Amino acid sequence: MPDSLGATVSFLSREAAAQIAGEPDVLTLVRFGTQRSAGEEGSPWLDTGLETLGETPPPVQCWRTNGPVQHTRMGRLIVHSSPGLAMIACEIERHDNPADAAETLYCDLVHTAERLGCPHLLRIWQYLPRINEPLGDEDRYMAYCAGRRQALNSLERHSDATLPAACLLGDNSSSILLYALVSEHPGSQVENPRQVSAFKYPPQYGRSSPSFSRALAVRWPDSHSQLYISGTASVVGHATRHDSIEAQTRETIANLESLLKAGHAQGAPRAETLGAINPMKVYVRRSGDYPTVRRILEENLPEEHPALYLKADVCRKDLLVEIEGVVSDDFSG
Ligand code: 3EB
Repeated sequence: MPDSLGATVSFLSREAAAQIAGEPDVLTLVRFGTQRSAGEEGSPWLDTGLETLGETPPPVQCWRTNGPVQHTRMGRLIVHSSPGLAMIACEIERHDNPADAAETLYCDLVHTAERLGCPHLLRIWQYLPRINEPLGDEDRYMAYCAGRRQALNSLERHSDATLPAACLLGDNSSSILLYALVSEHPGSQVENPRQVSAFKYPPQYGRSSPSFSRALAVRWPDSHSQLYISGTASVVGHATRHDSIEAQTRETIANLESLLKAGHAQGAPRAETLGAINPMKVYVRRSGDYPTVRRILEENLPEEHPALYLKADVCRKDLLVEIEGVVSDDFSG
């Protein structure tokens, strides 16, 4: 199987994205502000269903590789695959318990990734309806974490050291959506010195700790490298910090800067400031906080920095904002 040269990611206007949608090296086009759909056979489009804040129509997140890409269906999964690299998407429309849904999703994902020759989970995006709603003596987020943990424990070869970078946000859709970037190449785990590793959180945040790495550093065969940054919020140690949106946003920035530094020490691109995270996604719980979050971020970003603001619920009720993105260095050939 020929080596994949890896993935590139950027935001495009809706028109520009529509124009390149038929090109063979387009892995996935991720759309926002439309109705949720994991996509269909023969098409690169994926619709997150997340509501956007700010500019309309929102940009499309475009993932490319060195192709050629096939867009197929494998059971309930939509698979965008090129040799050595794939984006796998799945929507679960009917679910009573997020624990069962998560377990099914992760088992299907891992098995399909292995069949594609891409056993390494690099980055996973997850959108779970009513994430903060109580369920028994826990909440729906905690139940999802338990199902995810259950699946990964049952699958050999998966350990805390190989967990993907991830984000998991809530909204009011009726279906769960998961999409994941998987590869024949492993990434290397990067943890944040300011934070307890999520997979080591104490049980007060749920009976099973959340299965993700703070970031994953990947070096592709053409030697370009990337850092996939998980959803990062105002968590220091394992505790939520601050009540105000201003302070939470500033703490999140401090966490991101600390993670960038840790990543560079482990082979990720040199990145000292927030502007290295390009493209960036910002999830805001309360629409009214959007101008404040944006103002504070813009104080710390170059002008016209590619950032997409989305309305979503963060997994803990007291968290108001979460930021994720990708750092890439230039192709060095
Ligand atoms: C945190 O630091 C914030 O459960 O997959 C961020 C990214 C968060 C991913 C997940 C949760 C997840 O704990 C929440």
